[in-house]
Amino acid sequence: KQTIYNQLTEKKRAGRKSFTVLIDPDKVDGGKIDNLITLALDAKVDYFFVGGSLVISNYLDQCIQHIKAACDIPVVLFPGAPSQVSKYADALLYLSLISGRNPELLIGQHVISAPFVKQSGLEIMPTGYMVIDGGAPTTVSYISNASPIPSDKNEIAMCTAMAGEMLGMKLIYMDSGSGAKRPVSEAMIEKVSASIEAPLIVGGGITDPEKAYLNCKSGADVIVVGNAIEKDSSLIKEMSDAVHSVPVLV
Ligand code: 1GP
Repeated sequence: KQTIYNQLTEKKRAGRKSFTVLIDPDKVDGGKIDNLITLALDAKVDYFFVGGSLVISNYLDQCIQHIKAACDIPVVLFPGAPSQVSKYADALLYLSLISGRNPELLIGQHVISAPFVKQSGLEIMPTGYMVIDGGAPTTVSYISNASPIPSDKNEIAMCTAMAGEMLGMKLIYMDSGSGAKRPVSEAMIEKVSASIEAPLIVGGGITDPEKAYLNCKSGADVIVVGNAIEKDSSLIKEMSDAVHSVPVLV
């Protein structure tokens, strides 16, 4: 079976972009999730990410099982904490917060959870997670107890991503935080993507298809949208179409 990571690197080589819907398990109940799945299938969404900085309900396993039973869109965990690891998903973004200097989120929590993460049988994708300042405090910037990278410091972002990749991280995720006022700039995406080989995931505060498209043109390989779709689910198709319309490399 092809791993999700292999699929991502093959797509990157071919210049094919992916669209991901972020599902917050707190915000979807039975009916809502079915509707989301129907729209996602129609829009040819590539992945679901499930998780968040704060997951309050106890609905994570059930939410993932529900998605897996209803469709074959891969489910990738995007955990805010080790408690958000579910064996029902397909893969795990094994996040290390390389933009911050909080040792707990760089390595501490990983040490504590290593045995059960390994036992989960999930595909583990080591991910250099970079929080970029989103214009106002976001949940991730508060909870992580670490400063985000200032939004105009493209060189800091570039060097952080390069260091993460040389440390062995297989994916880089630039996130301005859920609901960010200011999404990651195209200039920063360009700078970072030109300096790494790893597939680049970009999310946080993306609210329109044009921005999703421009991010991909600037070098993002995977676009993640949560909030905007929670507010208006018809955006799924527009966003997905925009991402998939980026011309492939020849
Ligand atoms: C946040 O990248 C994700 O971690 C998505 O952010 O909810 O603002 O789309 P939004």
